[in-house]
Amino acid sequence: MTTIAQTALRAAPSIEFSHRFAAEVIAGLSAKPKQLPAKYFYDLAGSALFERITQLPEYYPTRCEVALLRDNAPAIASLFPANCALFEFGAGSSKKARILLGAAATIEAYVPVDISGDFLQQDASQLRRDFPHIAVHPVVADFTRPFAVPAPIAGLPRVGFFPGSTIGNFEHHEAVEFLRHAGGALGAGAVLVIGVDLIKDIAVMCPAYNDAEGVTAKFNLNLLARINRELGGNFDLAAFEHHACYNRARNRIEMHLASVKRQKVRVNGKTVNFRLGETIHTENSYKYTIESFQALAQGAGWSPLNVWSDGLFSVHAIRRTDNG
Ligand code: AVJ
Repeated sequence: MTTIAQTALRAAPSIEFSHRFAAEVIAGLSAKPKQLPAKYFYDLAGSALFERITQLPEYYPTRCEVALLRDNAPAIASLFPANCALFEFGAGSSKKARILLGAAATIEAYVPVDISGDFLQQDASQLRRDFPHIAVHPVVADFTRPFAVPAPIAGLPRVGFFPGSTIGNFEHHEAVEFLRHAGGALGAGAVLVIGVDLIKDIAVMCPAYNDAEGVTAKFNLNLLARINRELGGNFDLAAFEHHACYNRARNRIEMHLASVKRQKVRVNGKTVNFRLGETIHTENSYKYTIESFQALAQGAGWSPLNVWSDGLFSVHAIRRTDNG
């Protein structure tokens, strides 16, 4: 398989995608307590809202990570093999990858893998203009599942990039599963550069998910708007409110949508009942210490090479140690 959907800038969701989305939404809304998968936040509107989140004064992770990548780009790049392909998992916009593409002369190809084709295709053309010596091969796929590698880069040694503390959205067992899967996709001896948000003062973590402008609330509610758009739902967005809080026992920020009244909602031909105050759990954002992340990675077949941190956020370089 070479590049997918290169022609369509905003392709309609595929049948397989819609079926999967519908099945996961119905399953989540039938569960007790109700929940929805966080990976569905990122349609075009959600990706744009997330971009706004990254610019909020309260949302420190992006600013911290970008500064860490900039300040340490030469040291990070020195770990990359000659003529390598940089695989980014869950690419979204390639702002962070650009730092590595600009600093590592050994990168021959860039493979952003993302479930949302919209941003990916727009970005690929701009990247080709800005880095004419780098082959850009976007892959529209759920990066937590096996995906086909574009034929032209099949023979190149691979480096992985997983910024944004997206690993924080996974349960610990899913994070281990992802790291094993990434190890399989990248190959023996591969390096992975991964951003991980750190456990810190609640007074810093909570406002990052409860911004004064209400952008995070819009981002959370957009999941319901997306269900309305793509699955013929009739959620009344004014009848749900955004809640975000830190769960100390589990070291995670939780986001929920709480029903402000008793109500019935129709989704894909199915009726879902809400009690007053009943919540849909929409996201977990797990926080780690440098050591707790290294231990998790070690359990998934990776060993620590280096870590850069400002005390709030951490960027780890790890190397695959086992045979997959
Ligand atoms: C980039 C997915 C890790 O959990 O901080 C931002 C997503 N959710 N505000 C995070 C998010 C609410 C973000 N991740």
